[in-house]
Amino acid sequence: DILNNSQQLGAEKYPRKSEKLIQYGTSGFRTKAEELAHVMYRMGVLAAFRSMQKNAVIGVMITASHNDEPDNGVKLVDPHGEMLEASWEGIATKLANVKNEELKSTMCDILEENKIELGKNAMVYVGRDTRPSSPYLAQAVIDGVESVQGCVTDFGILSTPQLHFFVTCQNTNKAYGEPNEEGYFKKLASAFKALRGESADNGQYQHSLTLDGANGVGALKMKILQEYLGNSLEVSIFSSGDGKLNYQCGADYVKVLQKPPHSMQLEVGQRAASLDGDADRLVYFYLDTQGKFKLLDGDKIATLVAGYLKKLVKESGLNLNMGLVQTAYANGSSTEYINNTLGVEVACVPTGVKYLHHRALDFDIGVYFEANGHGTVIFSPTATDMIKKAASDETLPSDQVATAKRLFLLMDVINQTVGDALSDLLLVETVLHAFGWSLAEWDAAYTDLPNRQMKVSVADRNVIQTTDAERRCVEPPGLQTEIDSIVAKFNKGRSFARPSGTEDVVRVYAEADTQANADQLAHQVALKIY
Ligand code: 16G
Ligand code: ZN
Repeated sequence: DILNNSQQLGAEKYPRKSEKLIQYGTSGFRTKAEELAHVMYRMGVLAAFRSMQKNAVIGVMITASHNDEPDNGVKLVDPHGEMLEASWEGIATKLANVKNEELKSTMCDILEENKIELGKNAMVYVGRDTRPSSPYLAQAVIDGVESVQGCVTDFGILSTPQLHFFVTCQNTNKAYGEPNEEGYFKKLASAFKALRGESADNGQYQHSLTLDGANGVGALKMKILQEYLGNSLEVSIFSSGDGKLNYQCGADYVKVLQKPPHSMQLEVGQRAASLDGDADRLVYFYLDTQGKFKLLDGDKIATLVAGYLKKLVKESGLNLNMGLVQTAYANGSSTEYINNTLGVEVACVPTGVKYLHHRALDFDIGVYFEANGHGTVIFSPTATDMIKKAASDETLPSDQVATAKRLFLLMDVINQTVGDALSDLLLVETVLHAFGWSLAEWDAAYTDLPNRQMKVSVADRNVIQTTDAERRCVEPPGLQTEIDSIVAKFNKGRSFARPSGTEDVVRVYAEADTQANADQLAHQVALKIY
């Protein structure tokens, strides 16, 4: 029968070769590419099962994002474009780790426990990043889907957010857009151009941008997007695929090392941005008048966007509540600015897109960003409705209608399914254009507290357990008291330690009044972890 054949194909073509345990983490499975073939095959099977269960298209993305080129990874995208439901993460981990000869019985158990009828239609969308290992691994996924008689649409090279977008479009009967690349680019670009209006420049804002494509899919897709944008935005692309993926470039490199990509020569004031390896993260940067490198990270993007949306909501006269979701990594200055100056509600959740996205759903307009540059804005069905109505309500004053129209167009520029670097870039450019701002003017809103991140290698990262959105440790006993007493010695000090969800390390974050103090604080806390 089907399961026999699937087990046989799996064992022969994509056998599990080592006993090493692999876990479905915050961004799916991620490790060295050569250890992943059997995992990919099995995730193809699982995606088909999930599709049968939900009677909807499921996405499978093959990428290791900002990791080095030899790594790869896989994650599943659920029907509404969201991350795979938590209870299925355990199922995925189980299926990925069973012995070859137990594959069939495990598949059987999954079908039974989840009341899935084998033979129902299954539809899986597959996308992959530009890594050399990705085509082979994508084939393994496809073979897995087809082994249980599921149908595959192989989109080839895609950014992660494009795949989320396609899955959402298909499962909403195209209410969200057309589930293909043309539909995606057209939606974003036409809204962007309409928002821009007659003049591409405004005040201190000029419509030329320097972009670091991380030598990945983002660079390829930006070239296509440019055709749709025409001359509304001029983008010169660096790290466009001539070098190694994420090597000395990309959003993670720029954020962590706080310097421009290696190959980029910046002039004072020049507006530049970096994408990561699968184009779901974005950061901006520039050199100030002293030639000093200045980073505008996810926190800065969140505050810029929230500030603009708040202004539009007020001017439109619509009664919509707004919230901003951050993680413990958000710079203390940003949180203070959102609370005290923007007057927007702030929520803090654990690291990982699924937590941020979920919390953002609680607001009419939910803005969420991780400091690393991943984030988006989501509008509730009610908000969407109200904005749409107001945009064509002839009984309202004309300036309110005009503002509602802008909000309506902004919703189209934004990929609400997940953080999307290309969509976020168009959003940031739109806000800067509307304010007539250079990066220095954007940056002036607040000054980041100096901060430091460190990784600590430990035998077992899970001995550290946290609470309060990862801001406090509950295990091992006594650790938090020690951290508290160290932090108390530093002016504006704040620090936390959390086990990484993607690497076998504990991460330490610290901020304080000066860089030297932030370094010291991180160092002292790290010493307590060893
Ligand atoms: C994953 C997460 C990202 C998070 C990062 C933290 C998703 C899709 N991605 O890449 O949001 O910032 O992990 O990594 O959720 P860490 O746990 O190793 O610090
Ligand atoms: Zn990424």
